Amino acid sequence: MITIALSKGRIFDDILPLLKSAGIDVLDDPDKSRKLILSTNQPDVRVLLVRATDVPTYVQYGGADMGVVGKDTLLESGTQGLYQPLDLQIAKCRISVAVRKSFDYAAAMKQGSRMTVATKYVAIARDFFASKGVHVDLIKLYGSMELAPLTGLADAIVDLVSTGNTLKANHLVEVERIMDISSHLVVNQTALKLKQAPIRKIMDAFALAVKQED
Ligand code: PRT
Ligand code: MG
Repeated sequence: MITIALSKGRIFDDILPLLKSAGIDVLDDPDKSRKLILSTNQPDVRVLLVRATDVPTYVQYGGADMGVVGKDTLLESGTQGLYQPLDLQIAKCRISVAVRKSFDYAAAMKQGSRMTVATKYVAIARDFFASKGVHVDLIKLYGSMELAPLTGLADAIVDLVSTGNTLKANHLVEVERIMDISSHLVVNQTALKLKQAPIRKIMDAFALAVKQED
């Protein structure tokens, strides 16, 4: 049995064509069913639905053989020794700094005046501002980061942006792009040894499909 850990939403939607290229069709629709273990047309392949932030944990400890997870989550989770053989080029976005229109970010960065930054991505934000030599006070949030500058909780946020519509709707502006993000395939090292042929088959199909998308 090959077990693939996925999160609902954009990663699930974007991985379906890649799974199809590997001959795998997921038989249940996660939006309609309450199942957390989904069967596929391949009797020896199943899909687990887990929180995006739990995918590295499932794969690291062998609860799943492989998984798909955003680079943001990988960088933030600190999961060590997770084999990341392939950038799948799906669920693309960027991680950026955003502020209220009235906030002078350039001046705050130049003056080294202590900024308060709210984010779910504390590690990424800490590294980024440290690399610029700017001291910031970080506030960890778990969602709705956009509210932080609007309520005076923080001067800036570090968050994922794709279309930018969410920032716009909340009167925030993107002032700096920290890095581009896409989702990666992660594979459990032991599973790769024990189930080498079926795992390689999926990896190769994914690699080919990603190359053809270029
Ligand atoms: O709740 P939890 O944090 O556990 O995960 P989740 O279930 O919310 O995960 P999900 O499905 O939202 O995101 C999974 C992965 O998709 C992320 O880890 C990213 O790698 C990737 N991804 C790609 C995104 C986006 N694009 C994105 N736009 N994740 C989140 N967003 C957010 C963005 O921050 C904004 O709030 O979606 C909103 C819409 O963005 P705009 O710019 O198009 O308006
Ligand atoms: Mg989300």
